[in-house]
Amino acid sequence: MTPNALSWSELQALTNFQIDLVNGSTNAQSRLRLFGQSEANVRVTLYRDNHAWCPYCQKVWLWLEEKQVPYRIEKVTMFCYGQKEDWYKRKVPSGMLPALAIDGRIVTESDDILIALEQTFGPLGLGMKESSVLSLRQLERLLFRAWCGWLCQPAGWFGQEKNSREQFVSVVAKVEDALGRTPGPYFLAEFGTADVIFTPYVERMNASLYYYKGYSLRAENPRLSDWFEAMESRSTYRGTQSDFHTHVHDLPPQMGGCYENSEPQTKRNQAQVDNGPWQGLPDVAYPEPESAKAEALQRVIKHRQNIVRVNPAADDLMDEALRCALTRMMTGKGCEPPQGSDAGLRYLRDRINVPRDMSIYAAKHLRAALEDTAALVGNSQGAAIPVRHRRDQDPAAFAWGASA
Ligand SMILES: N[C@@H](CCC(=O)N[C@@H](CS)C(=O)NCC(=O)O)C(=O)O
Repeated sequence: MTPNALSWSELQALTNFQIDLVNGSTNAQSRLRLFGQSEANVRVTLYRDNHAWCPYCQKVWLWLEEKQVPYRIEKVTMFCYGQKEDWYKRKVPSGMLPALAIDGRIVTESDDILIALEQTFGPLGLGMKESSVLSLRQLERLLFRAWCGWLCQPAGWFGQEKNSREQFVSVVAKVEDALGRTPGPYFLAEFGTADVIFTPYVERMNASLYYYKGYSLRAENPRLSDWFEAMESRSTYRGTQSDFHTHVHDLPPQMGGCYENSEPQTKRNQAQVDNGPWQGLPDVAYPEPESAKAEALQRVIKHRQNIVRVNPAADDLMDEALRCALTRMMTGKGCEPPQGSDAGLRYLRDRINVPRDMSIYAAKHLRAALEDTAALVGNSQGAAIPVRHRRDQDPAAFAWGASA
């Protein structure tokens, strides 16, 4: 016999997950970061995208967290998932992200932002204009272009796919060489700006090539693998880190399309990223924190009204089905949800965003609980995730009740 779904108050009693958004570890929900300093010391505001999808924003975010510069965070909607806020367009007419206000002066372009921050607060390790950093910055752009060439172009002529792959792999070999020039895991002798600059796109390459091309950047390149591991030893990076599921579905509208190849490995990887099991994917390697399930539960409880309201399934049905999934996650026992709730549970499974909603292991547990609970009543899928836009993720739909 399957147990009944716990009530919301019974579920609440199972989690005391709490974090200090102002002075604690890096977290996507923070709106103010003080690192133990007084609010009077805040000279910087970072304007970044609502869902933490923008790679250039992640670069500046990680830099600020590493340097522990006190700052505020203002979140802005990207064109691919909603309407750009008028107040932001008045500040930055192009609407581009990120932007930074430093002592009231607006700076755009992520590299210029890092240079402005260095001028005010000093460099992070070796600075942007050091020759060793300059050549690594060029290598990062070379890698970026080779990645776009492989991922974002349909294979037009016979052999093009193979050619683009070889081109990418040859640039990755240069990155491996660069990482091998110092004894430690980072690009230079000490962690610094160069590592921050590589982070956003290498993370996105790892996810997208696994899913669309059947290629695991992390598994096939030992030095990049050590670099990822070293990055994951830093709480700053962990706080900004996304998972495969989030990236592979946020990239197509941002990149103008991602094209899959026909390798059997690609199909296997896609099945795992979309349907699980999510544990064991090479999107994370650090040990799971004990608080992962409690975190997932706390985050769902906080936003439960909006989660139920935006779900295409009827509210009553979804409320009970969601409590079933959470009951399963916390007790380990299957809880049969109402008939007809499978598509709604999977709709939510596909729309958990890391790190916007929760950290990577918390999301893996929640996705698994939603999938396993849905599977008890059927195999209906939620509405397909759109690829040309992500207006299913319009933050305006969540601007109701509890804020993110
Ligand atoms: N070169 C710029 C690129 C910034 C950029 O492309 N930003 C994208 C997001 S990743 C953007 O704001 N696009 C407008 C939008 O999506 O709303 C930089 O380094 O800051």
